[in-house]
Amino acid sequence: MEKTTACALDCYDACKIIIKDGSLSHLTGDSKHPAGNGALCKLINNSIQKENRILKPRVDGVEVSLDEVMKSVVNTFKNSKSLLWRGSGNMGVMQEVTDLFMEKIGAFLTRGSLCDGAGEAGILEGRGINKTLPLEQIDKADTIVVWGRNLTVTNSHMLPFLEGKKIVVIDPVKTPIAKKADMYLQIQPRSDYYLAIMLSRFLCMENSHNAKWLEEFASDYEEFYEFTQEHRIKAILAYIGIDLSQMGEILEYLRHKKVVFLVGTGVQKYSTGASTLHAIDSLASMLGLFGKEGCGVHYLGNSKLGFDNPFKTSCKRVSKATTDFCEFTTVLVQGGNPSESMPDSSRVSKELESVENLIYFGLYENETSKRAKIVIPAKNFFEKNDVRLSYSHHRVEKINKIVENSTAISEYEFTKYLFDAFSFDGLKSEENYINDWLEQCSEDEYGYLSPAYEALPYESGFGEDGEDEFVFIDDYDDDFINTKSFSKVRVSKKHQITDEHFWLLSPKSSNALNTQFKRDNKIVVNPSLGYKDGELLKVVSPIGTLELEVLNSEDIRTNCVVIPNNTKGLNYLTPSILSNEGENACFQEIKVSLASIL
Ligand SMILES: Nc1nc2c(c(=O)[nH]1)N[C@H]1C(S)=C(S)[C@@H](COP(=O)(O)OP(=O)(O)OC[C@H]3O[C@@H](n4cnc5c(=O)[nH]c(N)nc54)[C@H](O)[C@@H]3O)O[C@H]1N2
Ligand SMILES: Nc1nc2c(c(=O)[nH]1)N[C@H]1C(S)=C(S)[C@@H](COP(=O)(O)OP(=O)(O)OC[C@H]3O[C@@H](n4cnc5c(=O)[nH]c(N)nc54)[C@H](O)[C@@H]3O)O[C@H]1N2
Ligand SMILES: [Mo]
Repeated sequence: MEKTTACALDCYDACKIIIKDGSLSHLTGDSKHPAGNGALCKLINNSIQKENRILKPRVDGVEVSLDEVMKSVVNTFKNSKSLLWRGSGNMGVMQEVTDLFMEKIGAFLTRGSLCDGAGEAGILEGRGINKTLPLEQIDKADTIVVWGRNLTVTNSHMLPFLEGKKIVVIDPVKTPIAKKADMYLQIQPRSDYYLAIMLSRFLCMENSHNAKWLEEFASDYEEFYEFTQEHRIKAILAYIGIDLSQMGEILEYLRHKKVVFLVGTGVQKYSTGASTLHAIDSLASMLGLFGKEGCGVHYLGNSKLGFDNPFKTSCKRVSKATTDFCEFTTVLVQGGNPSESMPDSSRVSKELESVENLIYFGLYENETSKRAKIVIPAKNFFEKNDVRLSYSHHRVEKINKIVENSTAISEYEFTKYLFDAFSFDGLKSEENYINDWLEQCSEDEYGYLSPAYEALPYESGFGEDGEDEFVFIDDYDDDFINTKSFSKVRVSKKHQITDEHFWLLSPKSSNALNTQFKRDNKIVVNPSLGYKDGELLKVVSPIGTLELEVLNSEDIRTNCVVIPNNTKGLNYLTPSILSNEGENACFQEIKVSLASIL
């Protein structure tokens, strides 16, 4: 009998999955689904099934039963200052049920993000609320600007929506979609703010801004134009790495057209990430792209918008990206691998090792499970019921249990055990919570739809109630310093180190989902640097060092190196700092030197 479920991996697409004969070896997509095209990615088809799971719980390195491990967990939460640090290994809503227990014992949760938080903060400054642009509007566009999103790898179900449109790609790396684009701008990393400001200024200079829309919805546009005039054209275009003829050409694609910007996380992995999204939104306003058919800015939306979240708590919180683990006696890591996914791995690992009770609740052994006192095997999304929302579209899918697994537990079972052990009341049944989420959705012929769905977001205006005007960006604090000086890092005399410093870019890999599945050990560099494929290079940042194998590629700017974020040890190189707004990690706020082994 045919069953359906949905993929819970952290990805824009949130695909519906069809299971033909109840067996996980026959998975397909749903070609009728509005957000899919019938195909599933290789991570679902290969990686999940092949990955070795944690089969037995452990306490202090000794294998124990599920009941015994839960008894130890109960003890560690008694009279301790506790923290729940949750990653994004599973995007089902039921992940948050554990918050209810944390609230009961006065434990801490986290705030901010390792992912899209800076960009979201910038969106909130301009629009007041982060609504997702529906896919059918993307489908109606004339021009699609793919801006710092490697969608062939990270968001492949978006590709059909690009067919037949003019494509402009803005990315320091010549990505697969850049190779097919009508226009490609290989800009300087961290210069997107300037590009958005320059485009806005040029648009006004030639009187192509949408004055009619602006008068009604963003009437401060003349002040914004004045602000853009504070930026020097020649110096800034040279810095971005584009010339006047390219500016003219890109305006051709934007002027008086239906335009959608597909903005990814790449533009905002910096201290200034919020300003970048705010500037891109300001440019979109100058073009009048909000609330109109076939137009808009599509970034990672707030998937829980419009829902009354039954797992909302009043817990105290600490910043996720720079958590000081030493403050806590018990740390529960759920669905994440902070030893590798947080910036400054050397600091994080030392701190995690010093935590009295580190509990790891996950599917696979990783750098965090290795350091944990208590290891609990979690059920994966084929083994439990849940609800899947998406940060890229409005379809809501029910995640249905397809197979049983008696050697692991779900987040709900974990929470239920703790409520019972502490004699807390107030936890409803799992079914009750799942229905609570689904009942808040509307339904159409394809299934559930988020309550936040609007065909044309911002049609009546901005802010929570749709009555405000758009607020333009009016200042910019460009404060890049390469965190600490390089002099602190020691490189032995056996190494020849470059004087030049390279931007460290860390995009996603097609073989992994962040640190899940295949891990890599390569650094991608431009061949003009003169290194040989396979040669070992020491990468030196002010934070730490890492040895990797060279892979040459013409697709990379000469002043950048690429280390995909599934690379072991990558975050030994990155700084533990927060974005100016949004409390986001700043993985790319760093330049590195290269040291070849003599
Ligand atoms: N340098 C650099 N670092 C980055 C990034 C970058 O671009 N550059 N990207 C950042 C981004 S965008 C993100 S989102 C983060 C991701 O970082 P994390 O949120 O830490 O995610 P992962 O490292 O993939 O670890 C996910 C873990 O979840 C567990 N898991 C999976 N499913 C379940 C489940 O159902 N239940 C439980 N309990 N556990 C489960 C698996 O065991 C897996 O090891 O990484 C960030 N790190
Ligand atoms: N296969 C796969 N899919 C994934 C993931 C995965 O790990 N593997 N991770 C998921 C997660 S957690 C997330 S958050 C999303 C993120 O998905 P994306 O938004 O696509 O994020 P990235 O791959 O980190 O970076 C996107 C692009 O930004 C470019 N870039 C880097 N710096 C800059 C810059 O300064 N300016 C501009 N214009 N571009 C820049 C990079 O070269 C890259 O091509 O993907 C999700 N999908
Ligand atoms: Mo992410």
